[in-house]
Amino acid sequence: AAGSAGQAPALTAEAFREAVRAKLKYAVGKDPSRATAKDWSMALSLAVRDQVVERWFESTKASHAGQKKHVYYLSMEFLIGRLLNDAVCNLGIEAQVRTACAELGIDYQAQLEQESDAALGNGGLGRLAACFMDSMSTLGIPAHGYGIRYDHGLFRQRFHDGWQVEEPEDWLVSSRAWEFERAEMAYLVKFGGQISFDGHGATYWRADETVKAVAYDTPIAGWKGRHVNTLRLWASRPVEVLDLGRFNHGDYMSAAEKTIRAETISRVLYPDDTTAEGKELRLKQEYFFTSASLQDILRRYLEDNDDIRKLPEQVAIQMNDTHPAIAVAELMRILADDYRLTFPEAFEITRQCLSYTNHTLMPEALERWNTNLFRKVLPRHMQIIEWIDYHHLAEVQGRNLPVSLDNIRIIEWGSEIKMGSLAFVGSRRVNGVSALHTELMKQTVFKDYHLLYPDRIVNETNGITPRRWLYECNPGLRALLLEAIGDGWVDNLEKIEDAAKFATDASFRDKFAAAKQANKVRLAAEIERRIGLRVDPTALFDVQIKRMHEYKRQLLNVLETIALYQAIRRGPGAEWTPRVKIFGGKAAPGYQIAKRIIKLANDVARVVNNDPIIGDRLKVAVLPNYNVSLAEVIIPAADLSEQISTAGMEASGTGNMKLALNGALTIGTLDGANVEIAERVGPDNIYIFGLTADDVAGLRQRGYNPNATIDSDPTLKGAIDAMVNGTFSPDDHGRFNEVADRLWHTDWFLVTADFQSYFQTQRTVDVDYRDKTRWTERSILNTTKVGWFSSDRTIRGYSKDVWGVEPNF
Ligand code: 26M
Repeated sequence: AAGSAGQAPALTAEAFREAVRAKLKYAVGKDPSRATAKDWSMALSLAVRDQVVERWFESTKASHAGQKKHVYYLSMEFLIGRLLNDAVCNLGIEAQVRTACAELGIDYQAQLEQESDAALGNGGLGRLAACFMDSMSTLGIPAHGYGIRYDHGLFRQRFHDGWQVEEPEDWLVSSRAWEFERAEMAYLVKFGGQISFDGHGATYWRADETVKAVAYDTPIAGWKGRHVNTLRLWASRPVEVLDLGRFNHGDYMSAAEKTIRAETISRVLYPDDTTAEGKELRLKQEYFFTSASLQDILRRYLEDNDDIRKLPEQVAIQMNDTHPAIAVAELMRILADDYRLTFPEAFEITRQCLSYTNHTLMPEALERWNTNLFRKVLPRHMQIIEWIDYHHLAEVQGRNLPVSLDNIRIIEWGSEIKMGSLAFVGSRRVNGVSALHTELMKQTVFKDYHLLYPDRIVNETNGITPRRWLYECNPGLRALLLEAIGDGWVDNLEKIEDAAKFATDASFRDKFAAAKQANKVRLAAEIERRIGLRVDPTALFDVQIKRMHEYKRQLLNVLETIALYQAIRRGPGAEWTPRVKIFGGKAAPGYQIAKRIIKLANDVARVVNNDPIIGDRLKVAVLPNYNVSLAEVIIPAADLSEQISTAGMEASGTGNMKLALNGALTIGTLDGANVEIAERVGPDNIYIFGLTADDVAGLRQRGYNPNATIDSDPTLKGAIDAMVNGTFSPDDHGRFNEVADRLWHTDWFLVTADFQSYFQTQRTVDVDYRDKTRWTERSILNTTKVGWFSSDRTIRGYSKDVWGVEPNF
């Protein structure tokens, strides 16, 4: 292995304990007798950070000396979560750290909970970027992540009377141990203004606003600390701190105006996943971080290279969705206007460097920018995109292929820029995130492009890091696996299959079940602490955790909950399998229907949980403020994983992988990566129900009428009726009329069409769960058969098919 793989010098618990003491005194400035929990946690983090920094410098030196192609991952979102335990586990110093904490009289677990959860992302897309950072470090691939250092991450969710209320998130209130401000690492980013040409080939962009992008670096350590990469997030700052002229005239407010304007760009994460609203500030955010990142990439390249034309040999840039797709025009602008290359030359280099990952096919989620707005904010880029559109059409017209030119235009009707098209045309590779999704890309949104460039679209099925999503969050299962098969699985997850043979070993099964049970007790305590609900930890824990979205069909799950509730009430003496339904997820603040479904879940929970006839047969826990840290408690405790999206609509899903890896059985549709999970765990170890993606397309084409379906299924009809007759909303009978009306009239997401199949499958789950031995056996087979879904495997795929780099480990 490369030089950065040097074994870590052994750190003793004593040395570490003294390091923490020193940090508390000299860095935090506190005496042990006066230190708060926060102070201790900061001291602890700083001491751990020193260990990371040692490896960080080695990695940076090694990648400079290695002169290998470097990967740049551009993402508007990085949903990192907490970092302390992640660093400790990756460095392999947990034992020493725990001993040191014990000797200092502080509780390690409590220290971990002091850290704020970095929620600089909405959901799957942002968490994927975080898993990729972990895997690129683990594989020793020299890489940078680039994003925005939002002052405020995703809003905090509270329930008021069962309704979602958003509160600002404030992860930076207490200073963070993990980031280094690089005040000297700053670039200017321009907006607006005029373009002029001097007649000798030079182009001038006289902007009317300029801001400074300042770098904040967080080291990301891979497994065993073998390699450490950097996550570089940009904060937006004014070029001049203060308008002294205005200030001296007593105009204090307007003196600060430019500062506020500039800082607004990195103020807050847009809380919408999937709906792309064409807002000016969003466009400025996208350009802001893309421009700063490209400037930084070129600066680093030119430190060791002098021929800008050879950029693609050293640089692979990945665009996480279209949010950084302006990179196509920005890289061309820099190459043409600053380095004086011609547009055709600049275009060729650009499309050798860039690649694009698509995460959704939903039309309302595909980014489009109004050309007037775009021209106002980025006048030079508008010209370049017009050139690309024209040049590309001309290129295609010569080829005589059965594509409609209207379908491949980047600028539609002269009024909207389609960012997916720009990203496609400007990329070397374009990838989908599961086999099904990639296939649908080829058949639908990018059909014509796929005809033109049949080798460009590739599949890279998503993955998750086994470090955070098993090793760190599930210590009980980790210990069992270490004992049974050693630790090879941690960075080679397919080795976890070595434990599959123990599925029929009674003693292993007992230990596996005991670990799950302990996790459920821990979650039960957390549920009681958070919402005051007591649940039976031996009940079946049925989990749906993800953003609230109509296509993810939390409503289907709630309807099944209602139907089950009614069935239990009708025959409480029958043999019921006690079940706890656990929901977690945020709705975008403007997504009214999604918020109403949260209210419905809370209303149903209140009625069910307080009905004495029901008792422990059914409980409903709707947990507020679902985030990475809460996921780390819920996932290890799950028995059943709900992956019930309308087939064809969930690009991949990654929660499905986390839950299966932690031994939950999936109930799901043949959608996204569920298809590939089913292939690996086998049909006996997963519950597949409902329409396929082809069925859905066919049904929608023919025109689905939910009326007949509802009328012919008394269970479904009973559940919908209860929703509108005030059973759950005695204070406002009409509250869910609109939700019910949609089911009766259009039901675009085919909730009613899949209900019967779903309800029946759930009853099979009930029966199966009673056979604890058999269930545990199948749970073990889930854990041990999903090793392929490691993000290490995904990153190897990108390395080979997309970036052309060779992992070091
Ligand atoms: C766009 C414009 C303006 C504001 C916000 C957005 C936006 C932000 C996030 C749009 C979409 C966003 O995320 C989509 C997303 O998370 N997609 C998910 O990506 C996962 C990783 O590939 C997949 O597993 C999920 O199936 C997919 O829904």
